[in-house]
Amino acid sequence: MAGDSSRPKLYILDYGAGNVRSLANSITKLGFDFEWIKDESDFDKADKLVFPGVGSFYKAAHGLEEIGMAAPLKRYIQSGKPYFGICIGMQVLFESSEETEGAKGLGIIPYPISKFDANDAGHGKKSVPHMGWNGAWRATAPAADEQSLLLPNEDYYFVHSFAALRGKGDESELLKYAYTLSRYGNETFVSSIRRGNVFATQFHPEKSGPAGLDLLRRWLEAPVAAVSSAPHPLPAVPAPQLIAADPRPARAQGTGLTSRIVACLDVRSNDQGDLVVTKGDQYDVREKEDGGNVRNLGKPVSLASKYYQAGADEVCFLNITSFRSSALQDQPMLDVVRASAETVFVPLTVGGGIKDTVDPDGTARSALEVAGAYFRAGADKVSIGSEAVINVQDLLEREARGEPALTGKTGIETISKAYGAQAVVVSFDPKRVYYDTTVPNWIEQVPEAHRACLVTGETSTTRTKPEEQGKAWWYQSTISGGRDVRDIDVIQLAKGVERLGAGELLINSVDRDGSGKGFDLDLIRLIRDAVSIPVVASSGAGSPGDFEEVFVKTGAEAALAAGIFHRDEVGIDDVKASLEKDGLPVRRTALAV
Ligand code: 1PR
Repeated sequence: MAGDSSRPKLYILDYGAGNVRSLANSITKLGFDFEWIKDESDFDKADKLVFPGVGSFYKAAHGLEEIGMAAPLKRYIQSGKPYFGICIGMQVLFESSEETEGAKGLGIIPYPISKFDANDAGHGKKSVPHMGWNGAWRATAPAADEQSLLLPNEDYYFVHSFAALRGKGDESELLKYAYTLSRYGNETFVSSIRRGNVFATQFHPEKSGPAGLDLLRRWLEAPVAAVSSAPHPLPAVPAPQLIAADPRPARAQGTGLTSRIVACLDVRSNDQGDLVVTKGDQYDVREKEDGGNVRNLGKPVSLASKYYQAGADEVCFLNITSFRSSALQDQPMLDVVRASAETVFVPLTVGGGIKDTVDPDGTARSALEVAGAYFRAGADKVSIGSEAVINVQDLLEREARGEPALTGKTGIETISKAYGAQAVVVSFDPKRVYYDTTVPNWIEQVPEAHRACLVTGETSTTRTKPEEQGKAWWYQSTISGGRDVRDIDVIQLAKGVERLGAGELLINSVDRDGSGKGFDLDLIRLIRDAVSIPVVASSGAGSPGDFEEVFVKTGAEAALAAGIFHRDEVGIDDVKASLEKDGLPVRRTALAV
């Protein structure tokens, strides 16, 4: 048990990138103690070591060199003591990565890390990063006496653009390490490795719900001898008999990823100063009666935990009044994220107020610092709304003047560079701009620049409201929670933020929000077709069938809802059951939550 001195001494190596809090929280939750590696001598004290790499290969390899940890880490691994690498902590074991030319890994596995090919999709369009829940099948038949670390038929959370892809070099050594394989589109990659004392996963067990916690527990509970080896080099072994494809026929369709369901919590203070989860109609969160109070639908931390237990694949917090004041000092959202990360073991996104800001004492804080505080609190992604619109407007203006488009100074760029594109979501709050198509020459009223996102009654696939009939519309960007419009459309915004380095787009709709009328399929499809990063459809979910519709008709990677979950009208399980009935893959777990 925790605090038992006879237990193996567990250490975690952190080089200062990204969310390592979640790993620490999951280990604590499982009842284990750990220490952080502080200097070289700690490697000798460690009986087991976990290296949760987050961010880029370069930052990990370079960061380890800079703090003088690369050589001691390699020596530790070669000593035969147990090593567990996560994500980049797996990739650094390899020779090199296409992510950064010339950057060298530890070279324990003589094979390169390569980028996914977005064009090699198989069925459907494939976004890069590979983000979401995917299966992992055993690469070889397990030996009869094997202490298995991983359960079959479970899904795990992946977020990465680079991987040990099959067919990129001499596989003879790689396949001796391959513990599981996974498929993304037509590409197969090694999703975990296990040989001697080395175990590593490309996915994040600390974010993979009960299945991930179970895997961590198995490795942590394993006697040291069972996960150790003699010092390297490891004895030669014959080439393995590979199970080259997922043996589960149900998983042969699609890209490999499950359809992701996100529970969203819009958070703000009510008039009594308490932080509450709220939800409105078209962004108006006040009651129509009852003195116009802010609707109170529950407490943020307990609702997040409830949705995790109900099977949400991801939880998102949006600080919806952040445009008024969003200082970093005494920021209550940081406490919300910190407390939620102790009980929620799926990815957590936090949005609202991720921008350059000034604290009450006059201290200036960059967007990068603000984001860093949320990552340290336990967030996996930050979501940027208003600032992204302003940044893309500036980008287009600079480009029109013939100046370099990118400055390297925006929040999206700085956060993406430091923590990886996968950590930066951009949240869209578009509004439709309508035209009456019965008016002669109506098209002339539509600005040329925005015609690429024009939808008419003939091209629309969204179920229309009566007042939308006989109309055409394009989608204009707004800031400050829909209060202020900007002359930039959603396609311009989507392409602009992708260039700046965003890794995912969250598409709300002021028109559909809280309506229960279904997602705006035209809006989601337009954006999905314009970019190659994952898209989360949001706003308007009213029934389980709406989710199936948005996944099938737009190719969105994830769908988010708020109102129907908060009001207990539809459960996450109802949504997943309905998707499964329609043949779409969803994450299910056989384990207790
Ligand atoms: O601009 O970077 O500070 O971020 C502010 C964030 O707060 C943005 O992501 C913006 O969408 C959000 N926001 C601002 N005002 C509101 C409001 O409601 N008054 N929330 C607001 C927008 C959209 C979703 C909602 C879905 C699903 N709400 O959060 O949960 O539309 O709802 P539904 O399933 O009930 O239809 P910045």
